[in-house]
Amino acid sequence: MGLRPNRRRELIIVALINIICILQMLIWNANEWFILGLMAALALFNAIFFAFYIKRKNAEFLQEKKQLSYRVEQAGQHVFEQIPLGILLYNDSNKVVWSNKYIKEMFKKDVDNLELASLDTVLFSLLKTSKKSFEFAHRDAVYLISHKKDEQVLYFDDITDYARLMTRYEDEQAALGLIVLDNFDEVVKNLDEQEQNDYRRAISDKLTGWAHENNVMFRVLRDGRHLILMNHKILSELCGDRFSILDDIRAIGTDQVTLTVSMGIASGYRSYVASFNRASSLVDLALSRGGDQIAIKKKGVDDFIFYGGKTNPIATQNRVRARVNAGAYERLILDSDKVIIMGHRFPDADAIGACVGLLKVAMTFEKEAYIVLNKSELDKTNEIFINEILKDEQLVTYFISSIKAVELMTKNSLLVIADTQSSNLVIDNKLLRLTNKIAIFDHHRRSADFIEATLSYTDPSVSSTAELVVDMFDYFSRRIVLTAIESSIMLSGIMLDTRRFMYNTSKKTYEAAAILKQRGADEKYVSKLLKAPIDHYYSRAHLTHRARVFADIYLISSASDELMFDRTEIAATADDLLNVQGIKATFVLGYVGESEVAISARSVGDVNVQLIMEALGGGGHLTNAAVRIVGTIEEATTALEAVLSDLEALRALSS
Ligand SMILES: [Mn+2]
Repeated sequence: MGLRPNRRRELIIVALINIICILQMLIWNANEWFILGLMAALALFNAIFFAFYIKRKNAEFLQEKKQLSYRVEQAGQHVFEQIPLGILLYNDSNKVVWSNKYIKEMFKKDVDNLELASLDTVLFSLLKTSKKSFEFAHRDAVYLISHKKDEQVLYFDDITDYARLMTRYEDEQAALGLIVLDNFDEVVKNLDEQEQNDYRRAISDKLTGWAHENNVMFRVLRDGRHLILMNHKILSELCGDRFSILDDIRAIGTDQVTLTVSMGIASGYRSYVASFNRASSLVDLALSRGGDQIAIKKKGVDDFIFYGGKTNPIATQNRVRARVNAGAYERLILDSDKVIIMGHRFPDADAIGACVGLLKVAMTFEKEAYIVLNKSELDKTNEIFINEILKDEQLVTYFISSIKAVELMTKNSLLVIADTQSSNLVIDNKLLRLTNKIAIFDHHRRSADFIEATLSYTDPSVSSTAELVVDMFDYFSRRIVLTAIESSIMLSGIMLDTRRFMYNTSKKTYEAAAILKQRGADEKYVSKLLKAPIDHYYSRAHLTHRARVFADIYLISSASDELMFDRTEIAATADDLLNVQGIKATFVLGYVGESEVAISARSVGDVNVQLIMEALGGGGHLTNAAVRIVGTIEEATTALEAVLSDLEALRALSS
């Protein structure tokens, strides 16, 4: 900063005075006293001058600084009022203490001194969630609010354009799907050519009409599948309608001819190739759950969404699958160093029966093979069954604990899973990580946590896994030899899961039973295996006694709080209660652990209990499903009743 001109003049004059005085002293040659006096006078003059000079300069500087900060403050005020950002300050009692013009315009009133709660209840509740930033919709706009808790200040940033763009981007994401006709050829194979064509055309017309109405692109692929393409917005609308097209297709058929379709739809994937592959595996998932349903997966969302599944899976009559899968199992056995077989936790007669059958196949091909069983983890009813089996001196040597199995397992071992395909239900899921070679044999519908396997032979139309295994016996390259006890164990599996041939049986079920009978299965031994302890009957009596009718067609039995049950007791009671006249589904609830409630659900077929149990976090079949809930029986009963009430409301709406 330079000096002002008049200030510079003052300094020049002072300098000249000094120079003149010194020159005078040199020229005059005056006496010492005079020179000393003059020097003192000059020094005094200089001192006084500079003192004044500095003081004045400071004063001026202060004045300038004051002016500057005033101007900055003015500019700041202007900025606070004019910037396109809302600023709101509040105090300890949640009252607005200051806000800028933007806020006042946004709320269309002076908000100062208002309580935040009365300003906007939604905003107030969002503030209490203690998020640092969140979106807030007000009138037609969307704001991103940054909350500085310590400073008690809120910044409102208008992101309406961005939010609109985001919604539009999501709406316009592609959703790609595949539609297949479930078992069409099987269903129509006894009809004449003309009728077959009529049905084919009727389904095609329905689907084309549906696609056209909903703005869905629709093309028939060469392999009999149909490709559909739509944007995400349309998919959401179809979900809102709960895909009534499934009902329309089913309406084409008659009592003898059940026509259904399944779909897999993938949305939000980066490439169409990825969407197509995903849709393809979703169709498989829909089919493995019994068909007549839609499986949807959105990229980035963990859960699958299912619609439909109202019909019982139709038994596939062709035996191609049994042959193909037997061949694949044989190859896998031959390629492995040993075979380790594992059922679900708390194994029942079907799980053990299937394991024994699969063990015999591995042994026939001269492989070292074992069945995993943890004797500490059995329930009372199955304990009798398993202890009976372990009395067999030969069989007992093939049962090993899961700890032993971990030791024996190598990367080259084949792990076989029977009677479940859920990673959470197997006896020990550590084993799943020890090998890449996994084969699954199961008759349950696929759950979302299904195990990825090299070979997966699952068919929800088969009565039991034991039946599924027996059905493969004919197709191995060597003859499978069973002892009478082994045949009896497998037969008891079929008998347990069909409730002694009362439910889920097909022609093949009796064929499998006949094969086992031929190999020496003994009814007396089977009934000994399926015997239950007296406690079992007491428990069932208690649960039966507490059953009450809900919404005319359901029976719900909630056990007393102080009793503890086996899962089998709860399941068996749910089975029993189905025999009550006019009842379409039964639900039995009881404690199976410390604050752990099990619900067993059974249906005669008109109600899909799988969907009901899935709504509570469980799974299973259309006619046979279950869930375990952490909480009290009262809470579980309330949750169940809420699901049933929703279902009834939906049914009332659609009828
Ligand atoms: Mn089973």
